[in-house]
Amino acid sequence: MSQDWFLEKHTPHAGLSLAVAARLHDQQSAFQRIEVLDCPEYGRVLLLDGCVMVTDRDEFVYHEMIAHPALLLHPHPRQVLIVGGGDGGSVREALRHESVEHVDLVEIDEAVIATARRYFPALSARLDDPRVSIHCEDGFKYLDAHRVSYDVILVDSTDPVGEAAKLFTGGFYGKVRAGLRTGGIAVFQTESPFYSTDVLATVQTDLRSLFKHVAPYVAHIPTYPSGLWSFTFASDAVDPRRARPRREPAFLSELQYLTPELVRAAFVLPAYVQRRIGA
Ligand code: AG3
Repeated sequence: MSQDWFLEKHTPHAGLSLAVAARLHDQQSAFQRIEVLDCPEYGRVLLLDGCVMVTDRDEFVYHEMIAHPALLLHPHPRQVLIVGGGDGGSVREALRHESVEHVDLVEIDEAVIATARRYFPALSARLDDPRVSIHCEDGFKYLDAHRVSYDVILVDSTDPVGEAAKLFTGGFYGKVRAGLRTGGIAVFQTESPFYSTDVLATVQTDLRSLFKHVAPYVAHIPTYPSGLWSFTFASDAVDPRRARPRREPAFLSELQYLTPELVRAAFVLPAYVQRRIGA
């Protein structure tokens, strides 16, 4: 029998290819196609509309890096909002911080949560933590309807197509800002600096009109387009290029990517990225 291969095209002419040992799940939800593959190199792989969201082997990079820079640089984060992130990885990382009293997870597609619970137990286990409330609704509408305010907001979205496109607009960033308490920090996943430089540049411009400190940072995520990924940090109170984590919690020794030095180093960008975003 010939080998089954999965291909995600990152551009019309390049992509990521993974050998597939088994196709475990394939479903069309109300919002997207949800698939789970078992791959010899990366373990279980969650796909949404054919795009790799998480793999067992490299999800730690994305989740540590979306959560900890903001949570370590905030002096005392108590209330956290995660928009998207139905797989539970960002929740797991946020709950490592003792000061965090409550996490609201706002995921539009309950089928993503159900799939994560079934196929990715290590990723989704903390969704059942008593400090977590799950809201299956549109993040945009949630921020309009709820007058709760947060110390840290993490936007753990898919690519800016379909439902997630509105999470990459000035209108959404304004709602995020309004949802932050004084001293608050927001972090957005902002795509590949190599392939999606325009997205990254536009996000910087839009956020700079709303927040005093806006800074992208990068991490190496092997299964994402180009392997280099960006996040953007936005705050009126904390400049991540100058601040240093005030705490070194014991859990840092359990992390596999982030170190206190790396919180700072991740904000140092390659020259081509700096030039394109006008840093
Ligand atoms: N969210 C960002 C995934 C984007 C990957 N893009 C792609 N493969 N084209 C991941 C959600 C993890 N909680």
